[in-house]
Amino acid sequence: KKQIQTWFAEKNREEKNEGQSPYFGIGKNKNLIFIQVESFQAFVLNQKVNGQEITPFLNRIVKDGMYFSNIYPQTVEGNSSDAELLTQTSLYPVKQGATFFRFPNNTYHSLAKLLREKGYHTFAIHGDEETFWNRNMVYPHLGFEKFYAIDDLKQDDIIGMGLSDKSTFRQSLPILEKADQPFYSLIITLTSHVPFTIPEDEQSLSLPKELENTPIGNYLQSIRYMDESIALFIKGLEERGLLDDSIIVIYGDHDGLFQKDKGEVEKWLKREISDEEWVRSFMQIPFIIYHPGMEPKIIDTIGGQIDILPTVADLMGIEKEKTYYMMGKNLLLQEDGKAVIPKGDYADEGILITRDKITPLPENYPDLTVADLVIRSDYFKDKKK
Ligand code: GP9
Repeated sequence: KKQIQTWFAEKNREEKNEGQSPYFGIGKNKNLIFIQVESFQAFVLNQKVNGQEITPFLNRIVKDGMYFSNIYPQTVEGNSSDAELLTQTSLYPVKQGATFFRFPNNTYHSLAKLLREKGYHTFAIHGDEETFWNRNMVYPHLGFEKFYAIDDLKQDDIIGMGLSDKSTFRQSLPILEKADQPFYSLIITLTSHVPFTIPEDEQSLSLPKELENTPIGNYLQSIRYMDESIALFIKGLEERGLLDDSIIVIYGDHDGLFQKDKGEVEKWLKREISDEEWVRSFMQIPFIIYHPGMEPKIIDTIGGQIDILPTVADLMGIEKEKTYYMMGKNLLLQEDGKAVIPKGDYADEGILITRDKITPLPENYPDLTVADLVIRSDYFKDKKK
């Protein structure tokens, strides 16, 4: 307990004079829609294949919104569910196993709970079985009042593991339209899951011969499908008059192509990529905040998924004292930043990424150890804050 208390006290002492960003509260009382995108890496943005933009819609959103260009995935053995933990609670996952399976009934401080205190209605939507990653058990503890999973939706278009993204988004629109406002909705996509297989009539990219039916070709094709799904969703929000009253947050859950797959990306770009360049330029996931008419901004501060909640909390006008137990930083107030990558899919030993260096992490690196202790001891059980 002492170790946990000291870590948070020190972090909050450091942040004492930071104040709030100039964007504090721009989302106050607006709906908040999080879109967690399966296997979405930032290197596909603003890129072309065979002369075609891979993500034409998201390129526009990136240009018109607030784009964080240097954000790292920090998931461990819980993959997508770890991304949910990181972004909803600003805690690192436990070092071993999936936090959602090991500690489903913990008390968590979360975005949905903070927004509920402000009168928001909260729900999550995902086109897979509700039990996948134990989400049906964990979501109530993350503050979601309702979870619409595949059995709550019409199973009219199945791709890969579950309901297609186009169908999930199409069916989300009436749910959002009927919801009492303001609401907070977490929508989790699925179709761009490995092995990235998209039915032929949904493949919009015309790929060069050498990329057809390859992992990279399929990846790009599935990312284009996801781009189209989000475009239709945002258009639907606009048609229903919901877009002006909503803040949209889009981010990747984890990588789809890892360092071990860099040969695939090399095949596409027709050049070699060093291990260091992979970490500096290919491993990142996108983090985008969009609202029509907002002042566009690119922020290249280094950060991770752990920082998404404190950053969004600032925009939503959540008071500083409510962020005491968030392990991440408000990216709008950092200049250089850092990303802690736990041992796992991204790095054999865990790494610390800063502007100047990429260094190995010691096994007992404090941030990861403290998160592990918080979760394993259910530390927040008796804490109101
Ligand atoms: C499953 C989906 C994918 O519902 O979120 O999970 P992953 O295999 O990427 O962890």
